[in-house]
Amino acid sequence: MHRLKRGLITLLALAATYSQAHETEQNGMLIHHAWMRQVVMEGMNAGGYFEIRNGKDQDDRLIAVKADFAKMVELHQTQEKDGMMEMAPLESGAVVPAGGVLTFQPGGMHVMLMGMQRKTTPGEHLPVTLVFEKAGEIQTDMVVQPLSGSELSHH
Ligand SMILES: [Cu+2]
Repeated sequence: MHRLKRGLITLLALAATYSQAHETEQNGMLIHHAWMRQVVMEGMNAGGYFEIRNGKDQDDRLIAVKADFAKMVELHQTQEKDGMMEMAPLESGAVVPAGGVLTFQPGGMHVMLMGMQRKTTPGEHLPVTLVFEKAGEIQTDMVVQPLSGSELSHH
């Protein structure tokens, strides 16, 4: 017991120093490691990413993301077409299967934050609201990651 407790404390300390490892749990949904790319100039677009775990016994659907620091927010899917990478809007959102995980990541599904109204600094937390069909609105923070190497640092 004693040893177990010490192990837990070490883990918690590690989690605290590792700023990306944050999560929000609400209405049976766990939103893990939400992050976005750094924006070096106002007006730019930025990708936003996260992992969503559905702890419920029924499917849910992410239908929108709201962010008041962007002019417009869309859910996108990156896909290859004739050897070119293209982005297409996810018209009907993205399903989070019952007991399963939905991952938004570079090169795949992502949140497109269009027309950023401000620059951002790596490490900064920006509040966003995820809108689900069943779980409703859940607020979390996206942590800004530097532009270079952000794909590599994603886990
Ligand atoms: Cu996009």
